[in-house]
Amino acid sequence: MEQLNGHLEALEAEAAAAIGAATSASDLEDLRVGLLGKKGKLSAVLGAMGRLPGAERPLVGQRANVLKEQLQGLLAQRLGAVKAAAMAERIARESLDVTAPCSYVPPGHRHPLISTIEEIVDVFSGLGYRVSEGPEIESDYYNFTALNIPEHHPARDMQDTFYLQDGRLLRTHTSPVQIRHLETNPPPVRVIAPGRVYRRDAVDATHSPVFHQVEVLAIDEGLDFSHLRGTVTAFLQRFFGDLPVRFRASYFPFTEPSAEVDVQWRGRWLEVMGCGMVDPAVLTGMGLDPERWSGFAAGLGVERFCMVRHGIDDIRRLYTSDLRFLEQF
Ligand code: 2NM
Repeated sequence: MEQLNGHLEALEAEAAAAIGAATSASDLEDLRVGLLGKKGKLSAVLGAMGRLPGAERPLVGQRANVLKEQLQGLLAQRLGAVKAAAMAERIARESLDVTAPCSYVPPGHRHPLISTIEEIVDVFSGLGYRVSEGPEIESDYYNFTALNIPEHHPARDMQDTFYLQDGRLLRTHTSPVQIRHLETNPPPVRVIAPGRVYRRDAVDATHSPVFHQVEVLAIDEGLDFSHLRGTVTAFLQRFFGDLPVRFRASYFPFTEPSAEVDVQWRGRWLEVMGCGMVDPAVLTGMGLDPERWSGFAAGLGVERFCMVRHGIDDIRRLYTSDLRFLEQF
């Protein structure tokens, strides 16, 4: 028995030293198997216990069990320390200096003209309008004839419109989109047509041969000027804020009566759009009976809206892609 107790004591000292020196979880697992496993050193001592006299066995067995628990405790403790050290080492190794200089690619953003179109579309979407699009190269019929623009109207002139060799032209407004829309969509209709349009203008601070429009069209039974006025006023007050709006009598070939619309912006009256009740001749041309259907329409220049809203004084700034300018939006 003395001899076995001696073995156990030696085992305890040896195991404690080995566990204390272990530096990884796998070292500790190897030690656990070697010490406490079925073929481990503790089992070997317990196996030798069979040769002891019966009365002595419980004493040695008890001592062995105490040692077993002691070693399990040491192994668990060391495993905790080894894991903590490994984690600390990993954190130190993987730490990032988030303030370190690096190559920075600034995120882009929408061009102010595009965001102006999106805001206008958002307001009309909220009023129940659908967006419609169509070709930028148009026929004389859709761009002029269907819109009640007569044969010798100056808008048709080579001086004002870009013509292709084959007689087609670059659309001068987005109204042809609405004519096309009505060919395939029977009324009632609520539609807006945003897009690029072309006019033969010399470039200056307020003119560009390419610009953008949004045109609005509602056709239904019983629409009158009050619906036009209410819709346009609601739209302008949502876009510019709650400012005064006024309508002045005007003329367009495709509407009767027609009006120009002004908003009082920073104390000045500014003309921002045109509108009117769709001319019966236009309705007839679309195959609609003007005794049953009526409609209102409006059109605006996106560049002008964008310039007023942001206080931009020269339309060319919207096309020259100068990042010092564009980054302000
Ligand atoms: C404007 C002013 C007034 C207009 C007319 C039409 C259509 F297709 F119904 F005939 N669309 N847009 C219209 C009416 C456009 O722009 C200043």
